[in-house]
Amino acid sequence: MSQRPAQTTTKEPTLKTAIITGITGQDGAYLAELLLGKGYRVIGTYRRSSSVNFWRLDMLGVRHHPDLQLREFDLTDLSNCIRLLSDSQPDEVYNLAAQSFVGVSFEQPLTTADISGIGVLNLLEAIRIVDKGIRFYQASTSELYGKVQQIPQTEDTPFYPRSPYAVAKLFGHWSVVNYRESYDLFASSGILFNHESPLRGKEFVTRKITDRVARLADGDPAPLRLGNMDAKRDWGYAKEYVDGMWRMLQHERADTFVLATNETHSVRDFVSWAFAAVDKHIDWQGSGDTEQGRDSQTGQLLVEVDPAFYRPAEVELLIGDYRKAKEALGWSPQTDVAQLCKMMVDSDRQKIANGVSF
Ligand code: NDP
Ligand code: GDR
Repeated sequence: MSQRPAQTTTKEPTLKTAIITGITGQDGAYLAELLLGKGYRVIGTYRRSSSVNFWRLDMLGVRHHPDLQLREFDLTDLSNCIRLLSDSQPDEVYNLAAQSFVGVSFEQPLTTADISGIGVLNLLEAIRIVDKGIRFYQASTSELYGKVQQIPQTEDTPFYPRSPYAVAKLFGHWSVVNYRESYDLFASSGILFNHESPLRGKEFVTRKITDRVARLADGDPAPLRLGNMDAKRDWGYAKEYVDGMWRMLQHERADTFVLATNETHSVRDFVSWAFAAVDKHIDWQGSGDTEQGRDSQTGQLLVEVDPAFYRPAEVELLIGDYRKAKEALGWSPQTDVAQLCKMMVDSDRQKIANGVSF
């Protein structure tokens, strides 16, 4: 491994340098908070765009941390990947950057393949060229399992991706395994099941729900419009999952690990919990495209199905078995999903009270 630059800081001595690609996203922000708290020097990458997107780092109060450096970067450019690694000389690279919205991947399959698939290979090649001692984490996903082959899903369950996003992530996942086996890189893949938080993007179903429920409670009457409410997910708390990522790179050898809660619930369940958090209870009526949810006391329309949100192919049921991570890494989930849902509703109500829209 190449020599690391000596670090100085006014607080704790810096132990290691980590790169986080995708620091503007949900997981990137929580991981930055975690690593800075451990004394790391963190280099977080963001994309050049017309509007700055640092609200999550601001919410966590880490944007101006003295050991955090923000750097422009695009994963789809190999030369950019090589420069990022050779300039920063990291000990660890966490590749969280992706086009991560499954719905959009059906509309933008090539962009998704480029970022979420080839982008992984760009970083692996950059590591092979710059410094084979760098430890690499790849953000793999339970979407790899797709059409149900076996439940609960483990590291050994066969994959059957059901979206351009999942196909791209499959390429990334197997590239990590291949580089580990071919070049002896310390490259680990975390197959993470859905994880949510107040920092979740509003395009994802949990935050879309909690945001609309908070607005309904604030007097805005527009109902929540959703696609497939029968889909079942294994939802955990994002802040706990980034700790699992870090543990994977501290482990004695690179490997593949599932992080999950081993519980599954439908989108409809999540809707009911969110309304319960503002003391509203739902009467469900109809089915399929005509299903509606009404306030059990006033009859107000609160939820309706909009087939525009259906996907061309759906992942119906995810439930993960995290025993390997528990045994090897000492990791296990702590937050119950209904508790998590309430935390998100409360946070969205607070954002409305503060007049902020992210
Ligand atoms: P987000 O969508 O919140 O964040 C994705 C990040 O990727 C953003 O910072 C985005 O930057 C960045 N990005 C997108 N394209 C590029 C590019 N071409 N070059 C550099 N950066 C880019 O995702 P999450 O934080 O929720 O997830 C983190 C990772 O984990 C993703 O790879 C996701 O696919 C994966 N994952 C997530 C799960 C979850 O439940 N959250 C579960 C399993 C896997 P910008 O702000 O500029 O758009
Ligand atoms: P997912 O998350 O596709 O699992 O990917 P998302 O929250 O988008 O969807 C979960 C389920 O809810 C159904 N659904 C809707 N989804 C959205 N977004 N909007 C709706 O209106 C709606 N109605 C119903 C979906 O059909 C789906 O079944 C997330 C992302 O974070 C990925 O990057 C990550 O890899 C996986 O989780 C694990």
